Amino acid sequence: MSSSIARMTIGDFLLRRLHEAGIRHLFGVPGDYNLALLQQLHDSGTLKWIGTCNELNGSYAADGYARLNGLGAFLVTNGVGPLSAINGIGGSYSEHIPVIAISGSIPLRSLDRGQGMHHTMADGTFDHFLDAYAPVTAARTRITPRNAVTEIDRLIQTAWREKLPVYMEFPSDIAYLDIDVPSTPLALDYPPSDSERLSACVTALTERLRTAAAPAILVDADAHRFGVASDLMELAQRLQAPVAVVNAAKAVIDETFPHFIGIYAGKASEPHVQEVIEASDCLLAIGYRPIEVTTGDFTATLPTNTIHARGYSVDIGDDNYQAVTLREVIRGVIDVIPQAKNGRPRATVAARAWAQAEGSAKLTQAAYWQAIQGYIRPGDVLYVDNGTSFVLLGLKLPKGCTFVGSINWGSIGYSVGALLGAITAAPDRRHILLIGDGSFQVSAQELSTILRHDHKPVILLINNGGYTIERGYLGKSEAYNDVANWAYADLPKVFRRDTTARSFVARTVADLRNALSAPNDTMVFVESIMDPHDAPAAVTISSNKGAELDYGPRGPQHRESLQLRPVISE
Ligand SMILES: Cc1ncc(C[n+]2csc(CCOP(=O)(O)OP(=O)(O)O)c2C)c(N)n1
Ligand SMILES: [Mg+2]
Repeated sequence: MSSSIARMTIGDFLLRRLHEAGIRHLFGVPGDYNLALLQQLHDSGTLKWIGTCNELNGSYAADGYARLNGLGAFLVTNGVGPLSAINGIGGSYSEHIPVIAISGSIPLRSLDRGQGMHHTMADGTFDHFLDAYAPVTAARTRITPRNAVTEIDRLIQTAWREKLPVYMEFPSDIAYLDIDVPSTPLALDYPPSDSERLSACVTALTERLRTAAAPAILVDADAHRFGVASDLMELAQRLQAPVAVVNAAKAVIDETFPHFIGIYAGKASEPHVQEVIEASDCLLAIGYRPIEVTTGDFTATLPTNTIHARGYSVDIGDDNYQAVTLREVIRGVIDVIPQAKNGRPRATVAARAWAQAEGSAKLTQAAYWQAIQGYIRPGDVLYVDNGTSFVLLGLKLPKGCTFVGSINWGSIGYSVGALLGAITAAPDRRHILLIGDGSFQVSAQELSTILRHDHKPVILLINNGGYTIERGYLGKSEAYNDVANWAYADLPKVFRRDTTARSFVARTVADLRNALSAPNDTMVFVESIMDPHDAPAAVTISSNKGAELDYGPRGPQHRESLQLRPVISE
């Protein structure tokens, strides 16, 4: 139909497609190879440009944005940009986050003529960065005037369907070329299930769940990525069945939901959670991807007849169902399964009780986490970086909270960039970043972008002189685990001269309480000073075990005083 064809420049078409996919902001760093596209963005106003201090933070921001928005994108310049951002995209791949990575790349003219250009290896080849992105993306392409329409749509659709990042090279000399494009908007959709496979799968799953004495549901991060968390709660309600999450899926199931029982991590779980999951005669696991940090160091043992449901497949006993989409499977079961009677025993999750600390007492990790538990409100977005801040995983979250973390990939500094991205996507929610000094030093510059755009997060930074979580692996007091002692609380002023941010340095329990009573009408930045050897037992125990896995029996971890050990009296 000729009426459905429009004439448009390639650059404008790309921006239009991103907009149609629900993207409203583009993160990144300008460079000569992407400026033509940036000019189109500027002139058309299709998307809002959020420049970041570097490409790594830009990729983290796009990832954080995608977590709250469903899809995110960033734009960088050839070679230097994508290679800086690749760690962030590796994280998006590991965590199943759909991000469109766009690199303004060397002009097609140079490819045609074999001309050496800056930001390349100057070796006459041009595919290095496409190749570099192969292990961290679900699809890659170099856009040309011939393939622009199909390839732009293929990449956006692939990212969204697979919940994985994609990488696009956009040559600098094609942005202003006119091509024929469809005038119909891009519709993001899941491929419909094969109807026979779907109904067979729903029947088999319903039969197993209906006849089970103790059905249970175990949720990993994909339940969030594929948007089925509320469906799973409805299913649990139908079945009157308990639901646990792995720590990578913290808060995916509302922690106030009556059937929510807590985090399952093998022997590192609360005993009743371990019992319920491991003794279930029909465990439905959603997107389960066990690694050492999500399984209590491989102590998780799911029942052998566990049903594994993934984005597009379900494993039940001997049967493997392909071409079924997760949401259709869950909805299908909800539609036919009878409502179970109330009365199955369910456990309630109590917030952990700490001993009440004296206001004048020196701030400790125990007092800190007690205060944070009391500070969190319904609807908060909480970010956790690597380190002792992992304790947040053990706090009980009120209704409607979102957790943003990188549990599988675990790249320090991720959370600052992710905060910029996610607060851009959801500026009206309260965002609370929990981070250590070491992690913060990786990506601290992005605080300036957060201030520049008048965002009002709460940043709770633990200054304990370095990498305390690592001291539990090795190097209890060794200098390699120390970091420079920045004046963290002064940074809002450094990053924005006219800042209205409220900064606090907390050395005592009373200091912290005072800081946490500050209103949230501007950024609140709290630097809490703690001892380098003060670590929550859960963190040191896990680090000590990690050292055994990492270094083996011949490792140096057992040498006297080389490892921070748990203080049991905590
Ligand atoms: C990019 C990257 N580099 C190094 C590491 C190794 N690492 C994991 S946690 C950590 C230290 C975190 O220290 P900090 O943020 O101060 O937290 P603390 O335990 O002191 O509270 C390091 C260096 C990592 N995870 N990611
Ligand atoms: Mg630290």
